[in-house]
Amino acid sequence: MNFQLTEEHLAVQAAAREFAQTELLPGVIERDEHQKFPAEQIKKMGELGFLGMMVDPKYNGGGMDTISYVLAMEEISKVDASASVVMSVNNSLVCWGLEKYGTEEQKQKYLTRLATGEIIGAFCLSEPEAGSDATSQRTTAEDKGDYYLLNGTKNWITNGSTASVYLVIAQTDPEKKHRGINAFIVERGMEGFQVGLKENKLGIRGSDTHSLMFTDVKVPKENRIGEDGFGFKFAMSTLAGGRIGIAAQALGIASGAYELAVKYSKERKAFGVEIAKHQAIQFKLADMATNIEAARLLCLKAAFHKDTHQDYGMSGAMAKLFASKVAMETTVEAVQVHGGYGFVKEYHVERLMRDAKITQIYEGTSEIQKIVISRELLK
Ligand code: COS
Repeated sequence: MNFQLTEEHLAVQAAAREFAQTELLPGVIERDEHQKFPAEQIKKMGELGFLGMMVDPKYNGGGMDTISYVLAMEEISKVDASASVVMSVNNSLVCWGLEKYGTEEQKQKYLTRLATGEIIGAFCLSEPEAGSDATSQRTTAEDKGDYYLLNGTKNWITNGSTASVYLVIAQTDPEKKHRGINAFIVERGMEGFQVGLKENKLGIRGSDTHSLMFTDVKVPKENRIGEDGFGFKFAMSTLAGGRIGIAAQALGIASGAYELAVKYSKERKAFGVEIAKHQAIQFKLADMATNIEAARLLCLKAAFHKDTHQDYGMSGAMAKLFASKVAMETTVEAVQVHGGYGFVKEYHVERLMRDAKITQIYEGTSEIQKIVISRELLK
């Protein structure tokens, strides 16, 4: 047992913190208010290597471990969860999925550009009637010999209008149920592929969430990921790692709100002293710090499991379940510590509170995480 981060981990953490404080903090309130995608900031994140952190350097990635990724995700999410969801999807769903299961041609063609952020990717599983019940895919991919004909609608897709590459899950053979599902690489601009309406969201408002429509899109056979029928396992396996990223995002939202609450409580005076001198505030800060530390340890443990090639399905689900709960609770308390100031935008905590909610919903709701955990326990 060794709780010590390496020099390299500390350097990545410091670089992410520096980037978040200098590049993401300015304008974050306005981007949230006007639902503005952080395009310039995402470009810089790509140049600094934050969009393909764990990808092998031979495909232009950073070659880092999952611990580094968790540390960077926490720092970026403290400030701008709209930017960190782009980072999470690109790193742990799109890049990881392609690197693990793609062909060499697919990696050369797509991964090499995704890893540098030259282009970004999207992961398309959710549908109007298939969220938690992910096997009920209505999007169809009919096998036409040397291509598949893709038809259907996807919902709530992160990077919906900014991605260039979309990993799309679709049903090829309904009789085979989940074993008839495939995953495809769909390029922006393929005929019949249309980006639908942008969602007007409670939180992560700077991120770009859209529905997508596919009408007779011809997807070349070489764009299928894995063997015929591998699509559902591709989605499940990819999401298992994605959940570590979202857990780290939730951790960052919580620790960002906590840091603001500590700072404010040392500045604001009430009844003649800084509010940090009142036990009511001290107890809140103690609870926040304890919960955040527990969430951080769960995130790092899941990352450690992944890095050491152990099963990380359950530890990732536990990390996401717990960290997202801590994010919700901590941000609500951080608003309370700020009192009336917490309720207005300038103090950041109301945004973090709104951003926290999605971490209990996407990449598997808290209820789904409990299914994943309990199945593992009762195996
Ligand atoms: N890695 C690889 N394969 C996996 C897997 C994983 N983590 N989890 C499940 N599978 C495989 C199973 O082994 C099974 O394969 P076989 O039938 O060949 O043995 C197959 O996938 C189906 O698994 P299962 O029977 O467990 O599927 P269920 O329909 O019962 O669904 C849940 C399981 C509910 C856990 C799954 O549908 C799920 O995670 N849903 C949430 C999806 C989600 O996160 N949606 C959000 C969209 S992305 S923002």
